[in-house]
Amino acid sequence: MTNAFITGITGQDGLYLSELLLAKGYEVYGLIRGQNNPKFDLVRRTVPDVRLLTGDLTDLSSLMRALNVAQPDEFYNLGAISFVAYSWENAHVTTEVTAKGVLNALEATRLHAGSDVRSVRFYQASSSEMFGKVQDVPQSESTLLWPRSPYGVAKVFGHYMTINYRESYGMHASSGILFNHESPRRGEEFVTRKVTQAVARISLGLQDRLVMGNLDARRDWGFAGDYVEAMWRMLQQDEADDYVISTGETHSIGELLDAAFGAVDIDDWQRYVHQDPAFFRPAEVDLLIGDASKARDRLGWKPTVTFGQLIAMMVESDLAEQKALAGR
Ligand code: NDP
Ligand code: GDR
Repeated sequence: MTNAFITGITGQDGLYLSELLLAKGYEVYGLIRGQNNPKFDLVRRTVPDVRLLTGDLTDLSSLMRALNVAQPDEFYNLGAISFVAYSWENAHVTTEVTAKGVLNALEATRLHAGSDVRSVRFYQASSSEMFGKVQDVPQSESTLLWPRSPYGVAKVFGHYMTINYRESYGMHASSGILFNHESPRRGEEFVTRKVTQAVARISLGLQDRLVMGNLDARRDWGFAGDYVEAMWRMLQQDEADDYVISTGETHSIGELLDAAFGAVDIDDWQRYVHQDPAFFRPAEVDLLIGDASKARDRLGWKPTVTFGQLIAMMVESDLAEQKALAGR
């Protein structure tokens, strides 16, 4: 039996990764924070076989205690404050969790593993936000990092700390530089889900305005279910390494609106969409498009869901959810 330990179990990726690992026969342990986490029931319902352990990335001793129980062969560090817009107003707490939390996770793993440091394989959830003001198009593992938000800066710290633990202690520590990935489980604060939920409500006559920020930014959006498969593949390699995971296709927020409204046959979406400076960011990441050829060649990984399929899947799921909520 292989044991896995996941931080960020209540998040989008934590749920998909748990499903993947349980289906492979893993014993899965998840770290859950807070004395009454509102997502506890969601995890219980979605992945009842996951064993939940309380703890917090900012509390090293809680991680040590959890590792003692879980005895993991693989540690997936997905926990983070992950909303970029929030990170400007909450830069310190973002640094504590998204940056220093990675150091705690690595150090807890090193101390737990003792003399057999490679006995626990470690995955760090790095991000395309690290490319920020992009220095190459498309972005690959060798592209210079130029983060544009406190979140991006925190991820750069976690990324290099992961490489440093690999180089200093010989740990099997890999970093996945994942581009945006979405699903019906995406948090409602992120742009894809905000749009697909609003489109569902507008098509059902439950809402008539959608207030947005910058419509020109471009992202490389993939499906979260595909991306957690890449995380697992990284930890099955003999040697740890860093990999870009992306689709290689980029779309603007305007194109996202086209696709989402198109899924409910609304062509003139401009009459519903308004812009508010409150949703613009102090510094924007204008263009993300990834080159995942290393992952394709070495991991045999490729995305299976297209942008159009992804947005249609999310709109369909939001339509079903909004109908159920409205009692239709
Ligand atoms: P979510 O925002 O959905 O989930 C974040 C998770 O982190 C939640 O389970 C949250 O738990 C947990 N968390 C927050 N603070 C702490 C803390 N102090 N201690 C322990 N856990 C904490 O993120 P995703 O699932 O989308 O992303 C997973 C990871 O991948 C994150 O690190 C994110 O930054 C990174 N990433 C995501 C990408 C994407 O497009 N989705 C792309 C690239 C990287 P709680 O419920 O308690 O708040
Ligand atoms: P991002 O995702 O910042 O790329 O980070 P998000 O969906 O929040 O924003 C994408 C782009 O959309 C623009 N935008 C808006 N964004 C939001 N949230 N709400 C709006 O109303 C809106 N209008 C326009 C943004 O300006 C931005 O350009 C995500 C997170 O999952 C990170 O944790 C992860 O590391 C990166 O993806 C890769």
